[in-house]
Amino acid sequence: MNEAIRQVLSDSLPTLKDPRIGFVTVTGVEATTDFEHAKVFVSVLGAEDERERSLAGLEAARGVLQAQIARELRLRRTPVLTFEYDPTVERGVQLTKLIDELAPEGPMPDTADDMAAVVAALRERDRFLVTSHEAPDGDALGSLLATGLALRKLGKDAVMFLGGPAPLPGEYRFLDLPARGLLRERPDDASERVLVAVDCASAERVGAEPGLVDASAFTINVDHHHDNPRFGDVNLVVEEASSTGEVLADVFGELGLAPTPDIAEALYIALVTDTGRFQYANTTPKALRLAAELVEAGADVNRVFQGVYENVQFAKLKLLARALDRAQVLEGGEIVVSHLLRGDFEDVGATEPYSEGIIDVLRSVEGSLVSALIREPPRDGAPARKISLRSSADEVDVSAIARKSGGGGHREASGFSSDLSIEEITEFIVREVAAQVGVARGE
Ligand SMILES: [Mn+2]
Repeated sequence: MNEAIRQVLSDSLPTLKDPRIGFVTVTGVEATTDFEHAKVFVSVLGAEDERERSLAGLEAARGVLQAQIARELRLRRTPVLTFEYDPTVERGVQLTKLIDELAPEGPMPDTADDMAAVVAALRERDRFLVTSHEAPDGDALGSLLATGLALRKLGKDAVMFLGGPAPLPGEYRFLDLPARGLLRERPDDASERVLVAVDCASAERVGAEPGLVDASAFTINVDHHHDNPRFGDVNLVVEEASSTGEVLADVFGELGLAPTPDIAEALYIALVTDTGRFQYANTTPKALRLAAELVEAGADVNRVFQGVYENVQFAKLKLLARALDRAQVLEGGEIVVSHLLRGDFEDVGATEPYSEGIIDVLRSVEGSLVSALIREPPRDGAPARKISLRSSADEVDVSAIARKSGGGGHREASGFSSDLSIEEITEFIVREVAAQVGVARGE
């Protein structure tokens, strides 16, 4: 009988509408022999306040749950439920977190527990809000779409969302994301849904919507940025993965989900863009094998190539021309810097995302270790200047430079915002690169 009650409760919990109830698992039930009372042991993932809120929500739902048990088990008298917190499951998660904190620079953390926690959350929950980061790239949009499609295939209610004022980058227009349900306005029931953040290096960037993580009762964080602070209630951050798409392919595998052609294409876009068309240093054998599997599953390589790389708006070409014209080499050619002024965007008829990819042309210059593009976003309310950084050398970690100015990213690709002048930003970058190169060369 205990197990039967546990089953009914497990099935009923996800239907409760109380937003206080977070990620609760019923770990056991102990009814008294006369069935007057039953203790329900629950584990709650998350911080202590989330646990308390969940328990309060369960207390409030006691009557509903008792009625459900009476109905489903055809009982004449229903035991009175009391809820008790069972710390064992949470302890497992806490321990993983603790180990991560104790040894942040240590050997590669084993992500098996994280994978299990993420898979369990995706499997057990029913309503999701899937999102990625502001100024989305191919990995962000491909991962977002793949996750939305995968959850729907599992029969879940999954809403895709990306806020912010900036239009979606033109390279991904062929994906027709709005027609496939991508919302640009936060839905009213957002806080009742489990938030799934993919490819988001920090909580602030999630969904291009300030406060989205704080407003969510439960957050699943899947990413591959090495400095991801694990802002979710469950986190799967695989630093050695080429892309978030690659991490998701493993998650879907654990869920027993074979990719449809649509899902395969979305994952392939994530993979091909984040590896620089399979040419950056993150192009591992695993990434290449996954690409082959995705093509087998129906990803159309040529359609993606034409959509992403052969659909350049003419205004984008003209914007690139401005950046190339202003490019300068510093420090004997080790640093290549250029900038785009607010007026440039207007002059050539370009919107903000048109500047994506220019940095990759700058980084291709012979002898350069670091490239930087300083641009003035052509919209109100934006920071005065946004800076993209790329490193082509092991001895320079551009994410460290970005972090000093409140930004972040990867060792080889990062960014930050600044209100300093173009000259001051250039000086800062030159100084920081010189310091890192000096240390690396033992100067
Ligand atoms: Mn990525």
